[in-house]
Amino acid sequence: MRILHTGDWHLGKTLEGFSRLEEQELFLDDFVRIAEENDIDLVIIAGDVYDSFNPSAKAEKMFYDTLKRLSDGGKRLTLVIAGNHDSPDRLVAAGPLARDHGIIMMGTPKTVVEAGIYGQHQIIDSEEGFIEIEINGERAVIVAVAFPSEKRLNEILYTGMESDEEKLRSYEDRMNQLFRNLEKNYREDTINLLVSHLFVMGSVESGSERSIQLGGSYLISGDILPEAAQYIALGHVHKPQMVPGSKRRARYAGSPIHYSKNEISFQKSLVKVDLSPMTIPTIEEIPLKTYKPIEVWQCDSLADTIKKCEDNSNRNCWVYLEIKTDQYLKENQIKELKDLKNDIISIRPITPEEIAGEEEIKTFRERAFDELFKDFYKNQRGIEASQETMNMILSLVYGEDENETD
Ligand SMILES: [Mn+2]
Repeated sequence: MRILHTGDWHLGKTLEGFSRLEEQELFLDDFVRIAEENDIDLVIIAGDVYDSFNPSAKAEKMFYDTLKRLSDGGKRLTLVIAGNHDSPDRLVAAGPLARDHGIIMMGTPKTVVEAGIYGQHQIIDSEEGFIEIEINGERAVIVAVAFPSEKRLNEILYTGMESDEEKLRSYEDRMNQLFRNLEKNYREDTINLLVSHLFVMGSVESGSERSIQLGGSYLISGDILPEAAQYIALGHVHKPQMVPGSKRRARYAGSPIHYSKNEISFQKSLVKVDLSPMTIPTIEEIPLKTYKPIEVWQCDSLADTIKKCEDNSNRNCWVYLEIKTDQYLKENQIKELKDLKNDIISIRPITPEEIAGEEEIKTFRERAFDELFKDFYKNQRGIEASQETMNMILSLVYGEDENETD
């Protein structure tokens, strides 16, 4: 069976108010083409199809058109689950109509998809949180857990008869229980998959996700993911990556488009997975085009900025301007820049005082914390903190930049 894993499309998402629909349309065209060219049997969209609970009519039309094209008259199956950005009800509203096109939609962990014919394939069996499908004679058991918010998770786990102690169990404990219940459906004669939209500890966020792990409560550890799942297709994190602690079986496909300037350093991609029962899957990352790059231009003066805007006036890109200057920009100067170059998202003048001040704050904070922590560690443990420990603590304090090695 050949699978194409994607997620976090966020149709309708803007860049600080600027529409990205054009780029999103280009991606959707490419996506359908890639599915066709690679002879994909099953498409998995791991949540966050839309950016909001109330997607625009345009965004919805784009999604439905894409599903229909993917289906190619029911030849290809597509499984869609809701992410934290999607309204479960709204996302699956078209489910019954989509069935003829081989489209399976799951809004919450409690969704039960009706068994029967879907396009040219079928769902053999289904219950809360899992389906068994047959595609061209091959069977797959898919544990599918649409975004498990605290409330939705409790709805599937609890009957109302639990003791207070049971109700107070951590989010991770409850997810662990859910996976232990659901993994019983995996068999040796089927392909075994898991699809969900959640945050696994240690994954590297890029900043355009809306945090779902409020106060750390929605975190799970990679080692509670079911052992018998051969491939685990996740959504939520926008940087494509292998999931820490998952023994290389779980991946975030990432969003297909750079949704913030913090993401521009990495390549967007899809994941193509080939597998049969009891085998280790063959995995290939399919790189995506950058349809309209987001760029940060650091300019040394206003004159330098004007020249850069002129030189790039024909290029299709989003621009954040940072201009070193010792005076505030006047309205006519800003207008001149915006007349020369389309799609300037913001203009940030950087004064000499600011440059000096930032340097000073940065040096002071990093040095001070670094040294304080080293002293603290030595005091507590009686040994020097290793470089690994230092890297980890610095990345926790200052963000992700220090540990982007994988
Ligand atoms: Mn997302």
